[in-house]
Amino acid sequence: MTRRIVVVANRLPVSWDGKGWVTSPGGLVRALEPVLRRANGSWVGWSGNTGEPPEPFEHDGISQRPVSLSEEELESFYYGFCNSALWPLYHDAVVSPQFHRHHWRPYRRVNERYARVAAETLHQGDIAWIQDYQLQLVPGMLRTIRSDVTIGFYLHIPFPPIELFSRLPWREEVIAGMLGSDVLAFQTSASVQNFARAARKFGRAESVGRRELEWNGRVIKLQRAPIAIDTDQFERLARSEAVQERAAELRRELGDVEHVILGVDRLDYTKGIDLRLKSFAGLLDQSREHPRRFAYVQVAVPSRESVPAYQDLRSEIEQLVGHINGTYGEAGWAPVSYLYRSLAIEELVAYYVTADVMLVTPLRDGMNLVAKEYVACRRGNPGVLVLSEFAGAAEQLRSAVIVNPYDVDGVTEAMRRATEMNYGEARIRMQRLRRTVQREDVFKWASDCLAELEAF
Ligand code: ADQ
Repeated sequence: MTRRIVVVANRLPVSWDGKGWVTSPGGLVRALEPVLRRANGSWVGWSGNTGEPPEPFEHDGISQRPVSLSEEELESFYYGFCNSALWPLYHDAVVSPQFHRHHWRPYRRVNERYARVAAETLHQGDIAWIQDYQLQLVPGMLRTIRSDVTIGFYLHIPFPPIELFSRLPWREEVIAGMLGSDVLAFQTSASVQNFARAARKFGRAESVGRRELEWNGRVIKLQRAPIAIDTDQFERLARSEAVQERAAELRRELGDVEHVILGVDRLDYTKGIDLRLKSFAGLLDQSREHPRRFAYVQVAVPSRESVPAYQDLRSEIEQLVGHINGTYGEAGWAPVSYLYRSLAIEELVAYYVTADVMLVTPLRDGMNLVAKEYVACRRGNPGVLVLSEFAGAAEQLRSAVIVNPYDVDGVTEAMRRATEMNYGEARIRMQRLRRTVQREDVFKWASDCLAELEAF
């Protein structure tokens, strides 16, 4: 019999749109929702509104258990500790992490609250499946209240090398929190190794087998489980008549250029959007005598808009787009189309279907689902994926054109290679990528994770 699963995540998978609850977009939700529906699960998380939390309710077959966050906690816990300290630290410190004691204390307090709501929701023998860097202390806290449940933790972002992690003033407490789990899962082997090293050094855990640690008399399993997508859903949408028509229309709107190049990201400094734009400028520069050969579409989803580093990035990107269009555009035609908004999934898929070259060039990324979504949408007409070696996805999608995103000229060169690649090579590469994305979809990811947890 499948055991009941309680997911504990920063956000509920739904938000209130003024009239009712609607499913939220984003990698994590898209990945976990189908799994929970199958397992008769509950979800513990914040509703998205500060103030009194709503009563528990059900949405789309999943029971929802809201956790409250005050306005002040949103600032200090979420924007402060999670997104100005942990997020940059875990992504190679591409911007300087901000460590503040007045952010750390709310982090601990809010983690305690999630642990308490989870403890009230769980029945004996259930599986608590805690998600991501916002809740790293929850496994340890939950274990002290409910030692009768199985506790899993999944980190969606990279676990950094020890040289970086050591900077965290509260490193011992974070490691102890995570070690409260029975199973700790990560996107890549590199993250597993980084964590094991940090756990030995800062938690005095001992390695007792391949991917097993012993700590406080318990054995903790470490797992590599690369997250994935609902591949069938993307394939089906990509084949649909409406999407095919929209894709043809987009191509016309983009001026029927030879090569449509696409980038789709949350607007985040880890995604390398600015460097990528510079690389595209390099490509335009090389082909000045053939204007209108390339159109680059950058879709950026607004994100963490109240964090200063994100505001700076947004204006930097807008300036770059203006500069490129001013330099290489013509009256009535601009080489870069920049959309700063979230798209409906059908529209997103139409862009994937239109794009001859997909640029996924993060400076560091836990996995990157966009790369997998693009591959899932490319049936029949191959297209080329240019992928950063620093995305977790690069461990699996080896037939992509792999690049170092910091190497602006190297990425220009990869774009040129991608646009000139002969059909045969593109097809073989895409077939290999598609096999991986079809074989290792989100349902396999979930069943791999749950199999480890159910074995406890
Ligand atoms: P993210 O950093 O958000 O996720 P990613 O994995 O690319 O990054 O997921 C983004 C999701 O948002 C994708 O499913 C994509 O389709 C969607 N999306 C992007 N742009 C959109 C747009 N304009 N409109 C609508 N939807 C859009 C974090 C980690 C990743 C990890 C995931 C899942 O940073 O490394 O892969 O969690 O674990």
